[in-house]
Formats: sequence, C-alpha cells, structure tokens
Amino acid sequence: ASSLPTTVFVWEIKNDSENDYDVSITFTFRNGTGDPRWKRESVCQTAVFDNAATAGPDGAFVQGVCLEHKIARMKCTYAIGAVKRPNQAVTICRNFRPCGSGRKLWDSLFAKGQLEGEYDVDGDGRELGVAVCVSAPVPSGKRETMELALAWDMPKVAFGQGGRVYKRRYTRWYGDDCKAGPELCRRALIDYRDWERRIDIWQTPVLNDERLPAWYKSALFNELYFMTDGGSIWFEFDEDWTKLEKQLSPYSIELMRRYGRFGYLESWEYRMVNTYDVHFYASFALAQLWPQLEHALQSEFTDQVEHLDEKSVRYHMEGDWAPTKSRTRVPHDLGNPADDPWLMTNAYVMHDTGKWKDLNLKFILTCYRDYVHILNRDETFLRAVWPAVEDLIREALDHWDHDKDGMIENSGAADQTYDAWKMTGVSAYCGSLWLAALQVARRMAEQLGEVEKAAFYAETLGRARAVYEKKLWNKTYYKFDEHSRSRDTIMADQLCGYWFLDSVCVEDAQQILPLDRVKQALNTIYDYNVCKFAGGRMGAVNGMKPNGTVDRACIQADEVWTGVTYAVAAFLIQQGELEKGFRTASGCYEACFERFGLQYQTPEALYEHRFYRAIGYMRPLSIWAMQWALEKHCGFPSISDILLHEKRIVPDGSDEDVLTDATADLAADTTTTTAAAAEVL
Ligand SMILES: *[C@@H]1O[C@H](CO)[C@@H](O)[C@H](O)[C@H]1NC(C)=O
Ligand SMILES: *[C@@H]1O[C@H](CO)[C@@H](O)[C@H](O)[C@H]1NC(C)=O
Ligand SMILES: *[C@@H]1O[C@H](CO)[C@@H](O)[C@H](O)[C@H]1NC(C)=O
Ligand SMILES: CC(=O)N[C@H]1CO[C@H](CO)[C@@H](O)[C@@H]1O
Repeated sequence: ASSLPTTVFVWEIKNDSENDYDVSITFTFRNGTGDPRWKRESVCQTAVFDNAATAGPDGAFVQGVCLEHKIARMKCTYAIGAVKRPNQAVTICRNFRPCGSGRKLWDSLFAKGQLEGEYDVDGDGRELGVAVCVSAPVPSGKRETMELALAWDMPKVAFGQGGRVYKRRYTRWYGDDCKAGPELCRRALIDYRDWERRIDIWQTPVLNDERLPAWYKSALFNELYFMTDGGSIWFEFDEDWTKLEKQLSPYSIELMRRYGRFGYLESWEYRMVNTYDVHFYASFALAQLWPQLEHALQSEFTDQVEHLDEKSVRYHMEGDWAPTKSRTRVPHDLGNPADDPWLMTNAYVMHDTGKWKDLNLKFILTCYRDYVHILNRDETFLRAVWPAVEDLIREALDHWDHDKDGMIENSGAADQTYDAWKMTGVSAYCGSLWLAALQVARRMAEQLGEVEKAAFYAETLGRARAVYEKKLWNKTYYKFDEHSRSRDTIMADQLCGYWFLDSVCVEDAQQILPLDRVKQALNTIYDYNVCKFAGGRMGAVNGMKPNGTVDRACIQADEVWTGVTYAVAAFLIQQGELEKGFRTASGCYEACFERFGLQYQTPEALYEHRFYRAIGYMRPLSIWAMQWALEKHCGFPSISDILLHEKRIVPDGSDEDVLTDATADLAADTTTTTAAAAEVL
C-alpha cells in the first residue's frame, strides 16, 4: 500500500448551532506543472467517473473527475474523487479557469452549494481546473463526515536522458495504461481507516512511552519525510533490464521481481541515486521499516562491485583522470536522474571515489548488519556477498596499506564521505571502519567454515588494532589522523566503525577496540563537540580542538552534520548513555525544526551562525539508528516486530493476482525470501 500514489482528505463537520445547515466542501485541482516556461505541451482531457456499480452495502460509492495530460511527454492523470453516501450529493465540474478570479465557480457554489459541469469552456488555453463538491444537510446538533481523495497516476517514467522507461511499483496491481486514477481513489477511500489503524499500531508504542522525550517522538517520525520526499523512486522489475545491466545476479533479479527496485536521492540539491557512503547512515530506516527493499538494494550494490565503466573522467578536485567506475570498488552512487541512473553510475565527479577508503568498508559492514538482523543469518545471502567482501578486503590490503602494518592509510586527499576534509596517514574515521570490516570478514569466514581465512583476518585485525591504538590514542580520544592539519582534532564521527559494528553485535565490536577507551572517547565527544559547541544546543560539531575551539582548518570540520549527530546519539544510547544521547540529538532536531524553520527539509550541515548546506538530505534518516539502539540495546519494544506480527493487510477486491502477490510482498518474513533465494541459486 505504501507504493500507491494517492492520499485522502477527511472532513468532520459538527453543527454547533441552533440552525440546520446544508454544508458543501469543494476540492479543486489544476493541470500542469506550474512551469512558467509553459509551451503548449499537451491538450488536457477530462473524464467524469462513477463507481456506482461497486457501491458498498451502505450504498456509498466514489464519484470524481480525471484530468489526463502529459508532463515532459510522460502521461500523468490526476483523479479527484469523493465518497457519495445516500444522504449526500456529489457534483463535479470538469472545466474552470484556475488562473482567473474563480468568480463563476464561487457564485454558483454560493447560490446553490453545488457545482455546475462547466464554467469556462474556452479558458485561456494554458491551465484547466476541475473540482469535486460534496454536499449534505447537517441538522442542528448533528455531525457529518465527508471524504475526498487525490490520485496521481503516472505509471511509466523516464529520466533526463529518456533512454529507458520504467514502470512504477503500483502498476503491479493497477496496470500501466494510465487509467488507474478512479480505482486508486476508490481503494484509498475504502482502505484509509485500516491504513490509519495500522499506522497507529506502528507509532503508538513510541508515542505512549513515557521514558522517551516528546521531541524525539516528533523527530523519529517526521524525519521519515525523506523516505517519500527524497526524490524517491520505486520501480517494478522489468526483464529487459538484464540486457543492458549484465552485472545483475540471479539473486538480485529474484529479489527485484518480488520487491521492485528502490532509489532515493542523496539530497534535493545533490541529485544522485542511492549515494552509498550516506545511505550507510540512513539505511537504518529502510532496514527497520522496509527490510526487503534494503535487502534488494544491498544485493544490487554487491553486483556493482566488479562492474567496470572504462569511460575516463577528469575529477574536479584532484584534476586526475580515471575510469568512471573502477573494478572491485563499491560505486559512490547509481547515477544522476538528469542522465540515466543504473545505466550510468557514479555521477559524482568531485573526486575519484575509486580511491575512497570508506565506501568498500561501509558495504562490508552493511552486509553484516543485513545478514544478522534482516536475514536472520541466512547463509544464502552470506554466500552471495562473500566473494565481494573478500575481494574488497584484499584490495584494501594491496593498495591502501603502504607500510604493510595491517592498517590502511588515507591519501592526504579528501578520500571519504567528508569530501572536503583531508585525511593523511592513519585516520580515526577510516581506521575504525577498517577494524570493524576485518572483524566482520573474520566472522563471515568462520560462518562459512573458512578456518584459515578467519585466522588471517584475525591476525591482521590484531596488527591493525595495535597501530590504531599507538598512532591515534591520545588519553581521552582518538586523534583525527596522523599528519593532516586537523590531526589533533576531536572528530564527532571518530569511531564510526565501532558504532556501526556495535549496532550489529556488541561482542564483535568489543573485539576491535578496548571498551574503556571507547567510552572515554564518547564522553570526550559529548563534552567537546556537543556541550562546548553553540551552548550545547545544536548537536555535535564535526571537529573540535582539544582547547575547546572549533576546528576551522577545513570547511567541513566546522559544520554540524545532522545525520552524524543522530549517529553519535545512537552510539551514546548503545553505550547506555540515554540522557547524553537524547541531549545530543535534541540540539540538532530543535535547531532545524523549531529555531531555523528547516522542518521537512533537514539539511546535511548546520553552521553555528547564519548558514546551512544541502537541504532535503538523506543522512538524517540515521535517527532510526537511535530507535534501533533503544530496541536492541536498551530493551524498548521492537516496532518492526510489532509490524511483523500485526495481521497482514490484503487489498480489497477479489483479484486473485492481487491477493497472492500482495501477500507475498507484505511478508517481511525472512523465510519466504530465503526459500526464494535458495531456489534461484
Ligand atoms: C492544461 O489543459 C489545457 C486545456 O486542455 C491545455 O491547453 C494545456 O496545455 C494543459 N496544460 C498542461 C501543462 O498540460
Ligand atoms: C596527544 O597529542 C598531542 C599533540 O599531538 C601530543 O603532544 C601528546 O603527546 C599526545 N598525548 C598522548 C598521551 O598521546
Ligand atoms: C586553540 O588551538 C588552536 C590550534 O590547535 C589555535 O589555533 C587556537 O589559537 C587555540 N585557541 C585558544 C583560545 O587557545
Ligand atoms: C454536537 C454538538 O455540539 N451539537 C450542538 C448543536 O447545536 C445544538 C443547538 O445549539 C446544541 O444543543 C448541540 O450541543
């Protein structure tokens, strides 16, 4: 149901007066995109619809009007509709001029409380308005409910280059002929109460928990806006994809057949699909709420590791030439919507991300998280990702450990997600990701009975850990890195690898660094990056000097990264520091939503004064890592379990195909997938 392009508007009318009234509510809509450079793109057709034939037992049915047109050559039909009950009248207007004063429409509503069929047949030819009106008598002391719906049916879409046409997910049930508007309205108006009931089941355990601060309840659910408003796309699998995407494995294909293909942008301003170094943080939302979409996405990235795109690109910051996508690398992103995502990956050309140290390691950690928590340690998945994990570790040892001491070094460029903050030599950020990745490789090897390999990873981890401790530990925190201008800086994200591995498995994390030092470093981050910054009311600044001043050596050192702040908060919660965790995150949430007017557009970065960067950003979905920590480390009720055990919804209607498909889809139940994947292999 979450793929359906529809929404409802429910009005409750209560007559508090001594008089009986007739009440009308009108819903208007206009065609077009609002683009001022309009150039007669298409003629718009309207069609009135009526589902009287399928009236329910109470005699209610849906009536409305469709507005059929094209946006950038793609068919798009809007439908607006209303429930008509026996005591209510629904009237429909299929033509008024939305850019005029609206006088004719208003006059007839005012005089009769109802609409006429047409008002401005020869409008100005640019825009066309349609309207639906529900009216009913509401006697003194009585109540009445009026329900209206909107659907936007745009079944087939293409990206900027227009190459490949994609079918959106809901076409699985509603077809792709752009005639689904009326049915979508009907479905929404019938099912919305059940949808609301299920949303309540999902949210109530959080909302009613007195141990949780009020702002957090708001933040957790409101930050999810990006899941749907992040340029999000969810497509139905198309067998033709395999012709041009040779890298797709049978494992991924089977998952995509079932669950479709999902993409979301890094940011409204940074238009790249599924930017992986950022998704690493944000993925906690998908992992908890749409686990099979996360599973399919991770599987797609596995297929990308050995994919090569030889086309040479000159990268902006270093000026070097390199292939668009190198072998044995996790891609930075799956493409730019202005081109053709999936067919043209790595749209990011600031740096050659084939040299980035974090992407490959983040992929390994995410495989482990998904293996343990989404797939319930299913060996089929493990075998599917294992070759990539092995190759990526070997590549890192061959190319990034120059002194062969087991620990990787950064190059002196900004070769990781902090793409303007240079790291030189061993760094806390990438070093901790490396330690965690080695521990994961060791566990995976053990699981697969690869005893020698497991021993090799364990031995490498031992050496790498000793280097990390020796070069970076500075009594109360791990230094930023060895040699850069920020080397002494206290980085908020210094223990990123530990945080993530700890979220998966506490015992594994404790293998990579001593717990007492980790706790001490976290306290230092809290005291310096959170409390000593902006009065402790803006989250964690990325870099703080040991003397309590903000690191201004690089532009990103003096930023607060909202998504990193939530991750640090999650880390504090994992370590049992709930109060500090909530205090850390509340600063950044309250700054965005209450002080700066940036609600539902949470930026990547906040500055102490005056500025912010990149609104509508993916990373802050990492607030779901806080919820993850509360559930997995602190015994709070698991809302994914609640969803899983809730009776599964079956779409209305008797369509056999709908029933079977939807039931399979809504089963977040791992056994189904495991069986399917096993079949494939
Ligand atoms: C809106 O509808 C009118 C009337 O058919 C049409 O002339 C106009 O091109 C349409 N506008 C867009 C943007 O489709
Ligand atoms: C901490 O870092 C400073 C600056 O690099 C250095 O002078 C000092 O010796 C370090 N302390 C420890 C205990 O490593
Ligand atoms: C803090 O340390 C930085 C360098 O690490 C230095 O530039 C700055 O002047 C110092 N500030 C204070 C107030 O001591
Ligand atoms: C539900 C409600 O508030 N009903 C009110 C409607 O108006 C009558 C007459 O004023 C009141 O008596 C009711 O309380």
